[in-house]
Amino acid sequence: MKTRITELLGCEYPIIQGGMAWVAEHTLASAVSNAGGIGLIAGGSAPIDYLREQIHLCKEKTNKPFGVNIMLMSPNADDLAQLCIDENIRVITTGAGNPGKYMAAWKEAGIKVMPVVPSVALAKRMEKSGADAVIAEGTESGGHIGENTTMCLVPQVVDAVEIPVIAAGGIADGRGMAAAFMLGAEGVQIGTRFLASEECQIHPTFKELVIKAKDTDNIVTGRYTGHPCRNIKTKFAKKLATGEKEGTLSPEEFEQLTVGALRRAVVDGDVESGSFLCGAISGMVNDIKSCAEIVKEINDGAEKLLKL
Ligand code: TUI
Repeated sequence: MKTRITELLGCEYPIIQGGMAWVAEHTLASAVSNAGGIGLIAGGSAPIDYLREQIHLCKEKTNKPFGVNIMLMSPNADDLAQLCIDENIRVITTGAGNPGKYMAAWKEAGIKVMPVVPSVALAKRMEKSGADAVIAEGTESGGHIGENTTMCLVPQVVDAVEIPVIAAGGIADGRGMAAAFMLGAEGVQIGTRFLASEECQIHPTFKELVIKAKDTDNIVTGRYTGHPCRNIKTKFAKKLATGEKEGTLSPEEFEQLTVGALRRAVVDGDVESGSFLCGAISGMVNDIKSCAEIVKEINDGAEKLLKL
């Protein structure tokens, strides 16, 4: 499927991997890019030396374009913004903030910039400051989320901007991609489906939780901290949600319990104190496949439906 996104990024399929902190390292990113999509290395809050190494390893594993996701709340965001320029990264996606202050330097370096936006207002601001595309991310996504749904947000962003729009949140198969295209999107960003890929390096317990999850095994925690986060409904996530609801956990105590919780999920598979960030579509993800199979299946499925 050729769209303005495949043209912009020089990839075969308009499928972008989500920039999942702690999850999206070079093995996953290179596999998605080699599959014809755009793989991403997630900056998260990782040290710059680690990210430089991940970028170098990714370059060894693929000649295809790949990108870097910058989590703008990270204390290392400034350094990573510069590292992407120094390393000649071709594609940047951003999340959890407004990347306006970096835009001029990135454009000067010829980087394609695609900020994640949770609202029409931010999409318009991003277009004005020179974004090449925007990723309209619905609240179905895993991790840190906005309020609006993919179904409602995507067509409104499509109507509001001229640049191409990538849909994100709740998309894990050809039907989801076709639906996004019917709403006017020209690409999709996919996270949760890639959690259950052969190349994804997360702890086996995390993959197992994704595969076993039903439609109701998903919960949003931390709304009262200002950083709502969608997770798999583990005992730990339920404990956080109850503490929040019943007022037995202050926002400060909540923050304390969740410091390092993503690492505990991804690296240790710790269900007692880890946060397994995951999208609401996990109930539909039931097996582990290679990234090549996943990308091809989603693209071919969508293409078939859109030609009907
Ligand atoms: O960023 C994500 N998902 C994430 S980031 C993350 S790590 C984290 N840890 C602790 C607190 C926060 C994050 C885990 N998952 N998705 C993209 C996304 N961006 N979702 C929502 C936003 C967003 C929110 C507000 C983007 C821009 C924004 O702008 C506010 C403004 O400045 O106008």
